[in-house]
Amino acid sequence: MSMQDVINSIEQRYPHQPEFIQAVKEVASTIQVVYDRDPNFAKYKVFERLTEPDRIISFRINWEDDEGNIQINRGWRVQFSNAIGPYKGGIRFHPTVNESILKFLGFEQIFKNALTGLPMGGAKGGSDFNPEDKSDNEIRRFCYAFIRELYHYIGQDMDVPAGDIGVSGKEVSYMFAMYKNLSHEYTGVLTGKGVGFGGSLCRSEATGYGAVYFLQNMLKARNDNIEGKTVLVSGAGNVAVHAAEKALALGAKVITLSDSKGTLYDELGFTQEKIDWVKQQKAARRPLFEYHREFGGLWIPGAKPWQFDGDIAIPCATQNEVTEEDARSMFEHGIRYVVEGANMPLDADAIDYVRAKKMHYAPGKAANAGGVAVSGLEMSQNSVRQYRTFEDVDQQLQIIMRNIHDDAAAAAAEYGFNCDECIDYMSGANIAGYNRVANALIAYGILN
Ligand code: NDP
Ligand code: 2IT
Repeated sequence: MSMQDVINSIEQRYPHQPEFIQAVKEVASTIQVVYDRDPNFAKYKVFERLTEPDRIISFRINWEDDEGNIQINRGWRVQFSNAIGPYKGGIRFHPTVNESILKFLGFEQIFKNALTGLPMGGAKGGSDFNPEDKSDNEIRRFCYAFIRELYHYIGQDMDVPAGDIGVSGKEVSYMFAMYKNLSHEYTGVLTGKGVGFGGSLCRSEATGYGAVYFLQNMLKARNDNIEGKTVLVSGAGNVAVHAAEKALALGAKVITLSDSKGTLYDELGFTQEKIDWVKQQKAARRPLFEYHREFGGLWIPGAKPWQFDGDIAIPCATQNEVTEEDARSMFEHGIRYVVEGANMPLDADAIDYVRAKKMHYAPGKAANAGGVAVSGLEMSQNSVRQYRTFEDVDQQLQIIMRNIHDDAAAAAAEYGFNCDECIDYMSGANIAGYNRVANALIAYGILN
């Protein structure tokens, strides 16, 4: 079966899963050469196996709102592959969550986790629960109810969830508490817990910081550096604020953040004080437009950040937020580096556009792997019952991001994907991640 046959068959089986098909096609487009080199990949049907999850657990969550009404949501855990370690990946609470989105995220997670060099398989979970309009008590009750259902399918050596959109340290801590309560055991079954009762220092910073460390390596490869560069960031959540914070600390000027309601533009650049204000505002679920009253700047309702001049774009909100038109606008406003803080923020046409223009493009599975990497470090700290310092974890994160950069660049070079002016990080990351998992599958024979 050729790679195209596999895609055709997935399109037939899952016509209503566009995000999943998009993610599979992106990987398939770059690993054909690897497949062709080793006949075992076809013989062992490695790609066919990797594109079908080991299992999907789907369940109903009943919970009680503040008025005493019974509410019902749907929940899933997509356990994609545990070929190289326990299933590992975040949990997303957002009204758009469905099987297609969780399958795309779980599929990406297989390769991302392999790239970290740590023993972690790929998974993703979540619910169509919308935390936005819920009280703190409702969120707590929902988190408890979610784990009451998922409890049987997770465990420190089986499947270790974490946060994602709509799930921060607060929600992870509630879920952890319910697991601990049901199991009568204290184990590192979830990562991103609060610091002081199992959570790793630097976990909440890790995804955003890691994306900027990856960017630093990209710039270094071209004898350049981040100092004095103008950066556009989208999103105002965990990944976005920490990417902005690290870019600022390293001497860049960050002029945008955004959320689902619009874009915040500050031509003077965000300071740490301003970023801290944004963090507090979002944590209290208050609107970003109030920024104007504190610091000036411009709030543009309904807009994305890609209409401003800059050097670097770091999209950190959600999948397919950057269309071809947005990518063109980036290019026309001077952007030459696009680093994906979010998962699959560029749609397929936007990816084609940035590659055609030879913009320096870092795919999410490489650039945002810092979060799950520090989750891996949290797992090992929980296992040996010791804590590492912030500086120690941050140092390790920098080493991991450098290794991911170098491994992706080396794989792209080995398979002839680079050109004079560019390193093809997309092909390199897919190949480096794929090889680690594929070799394990072949070693196992026909068992996963
Ligand atoms: P948060 O929930 O903390 O923040 C999400 C941000 O994105 C918010 O500003 C939110 O706006 C915005 N957003 C979400 N959905 C949409 C949408 N449909 N349209 C426009 N804006 C939207 O999530 P994270 O920062 O944790 O996650 C952001 C991205 O990074 C996701 O793609 C996630 O999968 C990825 N990621 C996260 C990691 C982590 O460790 N947390 C690790 C690796 C990747 P609003 O507040 O208005 O909803
Ligand atoms: O997309 C991701 O890598 C995450 N949401 C983090 C997963 C994790 O297990 O820390």
